[in-house]
Amino acid sequence: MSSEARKEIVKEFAEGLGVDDVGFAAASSYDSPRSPSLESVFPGVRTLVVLAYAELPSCESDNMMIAMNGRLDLMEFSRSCNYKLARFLGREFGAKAMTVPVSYPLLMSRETQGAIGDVSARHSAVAAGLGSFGRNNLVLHPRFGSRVIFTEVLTDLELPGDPPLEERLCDDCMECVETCPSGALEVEGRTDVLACLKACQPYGIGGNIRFWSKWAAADEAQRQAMLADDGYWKLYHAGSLGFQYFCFNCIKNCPLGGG
Ligand code: B12
Repeated sequence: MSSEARKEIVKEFAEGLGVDDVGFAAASSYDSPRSPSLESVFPGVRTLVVLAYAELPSCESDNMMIAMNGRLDLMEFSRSCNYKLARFLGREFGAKAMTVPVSYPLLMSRETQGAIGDVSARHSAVAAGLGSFGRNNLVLHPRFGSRVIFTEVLTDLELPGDPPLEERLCDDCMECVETCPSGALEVEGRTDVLACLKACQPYGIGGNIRFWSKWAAADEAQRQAMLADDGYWKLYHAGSLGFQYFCFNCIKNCPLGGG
């Protein structure tokens, strides 16, 4: 069977799972200088199969429980798609396949500050022709604009890549820059990660460190008060459920894809 025919079978299978778009990239066309090399993740990897999922309109809600729940739905669905596709590649073609998540797990270390994925989904999506970078440093998809999330399956099966999208979809309207609550998008092409994290993940690692540092210095009565405080309840919720994001502004305010 030709590699083109194999690719069609894989594409059809992935679309049948309910993903919104599928792109293919040769491992050699993946170029993300700050990320670990693909070989260090999967020696012998040849192809990236990148899956695109439209974000639910839940991201527009000012109620962060509802907004984050939309993302959690997508994250759960994408896990199942990733797993099914990886198993399909094994069963159908005897190929080895490994899955890359939406966000977590990823290496948590002081050096990377929990800000470098093991494989960069945006760079993979660009290599697979699924979109182009916008002023918000998100990859914009021709149909879904900024409202799109990616996962991927890495495989040693050789499948032909898709051509990169030539068009730059972003028209620099600056809506994302102006409505970012932490000013994290002021410098073109570089998100101020710490500023973004503070607004977007107030109960992430930074919030945790602040809480436990205060705890270490507190007396018994202060500790009781800290445990009764909403801040602790939110930390608990974020840690146990993965309720991480409290900001979707650069997605929902982008006019491309519905904003
Ligand atoms: C860690 C992480 C974060 C960190 C750090 C972000 C960062 N600067 O990389 C924090 C917590 C801040 C974060 C925030 C957000 N994230 Co995030 N995040 C990730 C994660 C897990 C790893 C990213 C990574 O490896 N970065 C390190 C390297 C690769 O980045 P870099 O080399 O510095 O590249 C940056 C710039 O150089 C620039 N860039 C690189 N090349 C080019 C080329 C051009 C032409 C331009 C203009 C820019 C550009 O883009 C990057 C942006 O900072 C990915 C999932 C994944 N595995 O990829 C999701 C991911 C990037 N996040 C995503 C999203 C949606 C968000 C948020 C909107 C939060 C939310 N509510 O969901 C914000 C958006 C912030 C923003 N506008 O930049 C999506 C983006 C989807 C898309 N359509 O592009 C991803 C891909 C998750 C997914 N699987 O879909 N994220």
